Amino acid sequence: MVVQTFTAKDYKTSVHNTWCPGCGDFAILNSVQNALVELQVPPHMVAVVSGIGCSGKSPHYINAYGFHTLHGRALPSATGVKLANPKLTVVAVGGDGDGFGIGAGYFINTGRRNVDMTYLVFDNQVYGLTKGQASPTMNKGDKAKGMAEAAVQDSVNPLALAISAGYTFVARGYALQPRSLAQIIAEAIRHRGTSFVDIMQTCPVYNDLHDKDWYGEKLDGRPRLYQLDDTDFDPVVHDPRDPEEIIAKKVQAIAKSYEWGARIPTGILYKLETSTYEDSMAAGRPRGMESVLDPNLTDRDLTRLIDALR
Ligand SMILES: Cc1ncc(C[n+]2csc(CCOP(=O)(O)OP(=O)(O)O)c2C)c(N)n1
Repeated sequence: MVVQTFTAKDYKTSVHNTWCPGCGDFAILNSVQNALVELQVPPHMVAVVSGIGCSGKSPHYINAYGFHTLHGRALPSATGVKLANPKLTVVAVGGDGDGFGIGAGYFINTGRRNVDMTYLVFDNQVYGLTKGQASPTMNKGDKAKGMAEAAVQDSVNPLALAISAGYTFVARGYALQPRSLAQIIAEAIRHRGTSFVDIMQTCPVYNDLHDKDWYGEKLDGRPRLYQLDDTDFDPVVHDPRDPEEIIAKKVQAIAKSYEWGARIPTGILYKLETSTYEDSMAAGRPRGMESVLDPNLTDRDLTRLIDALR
């Protein structure tokens, strides 16, 4: 038997990349590709679905199925992809503006479903593509260089939001720690259920507040960023049938997610193995979709089906 080994090259495309030089998105893209190498998922079994933004261009740069959807719509589109073909490894990607601004309703309701897919947010605290306005993760009172005045609204904490919404795997990564980020992404994809990784991303053009020097700073001799893996923090719910343990682990994770300043934890904050949306659906897919999945269907059958749905 020939064992096929996929390398990072197999997940790359030759599409011209328009990200700015030094953008943290490059490191995240590499980490996604390295995670796929670790998991050895064939490119034709992966679908990357994005919203709109700089980070939304990622599907063009990953050799897999790709869908560059509308602003804020990565998650409902990814949900549709996964339910239409549950065998695919589905990864939704996009920016913090895309996910927590215009897409906030989808962000919450995706957590409630627990479809088996992964959501990666490239979180640079600004609307990069539209030239640096404050996104929902920019702290009130902060003013990055693309902003005319300081942010007047409170920020949201995406990790706390995700844990409350029901995501069953919640983690934080950092773009410029690509090795540990690739590990976190691989774990997120391996997780059965909806996994969410908020990835702190540097935007050298518009975010001069939280740049690589800030993230890399040492305060009182201790690095700002530290890995939860190096501590005795245990994010796992060991008995998924015990509601008290679930609540205790959620409370613990939410408290940890508010650690943002002199010390910022990275790694997995919360993990629960439980039934997915697919498990709850009798046939594993919405009613009416069965015929689309019939492997004997020809292109002509599909065209007729699509015409009938118009
Ligand atoms: C419906 C709609 N509203 C507004 C826009 C304009 N728009 C394009 S990208 C973007 C924000 C992008 O910011 P973010 O999601 O944080 O991604 P980044 O560019 O920082 O990766 C906005 C507001 C749009 N394309 N569609």
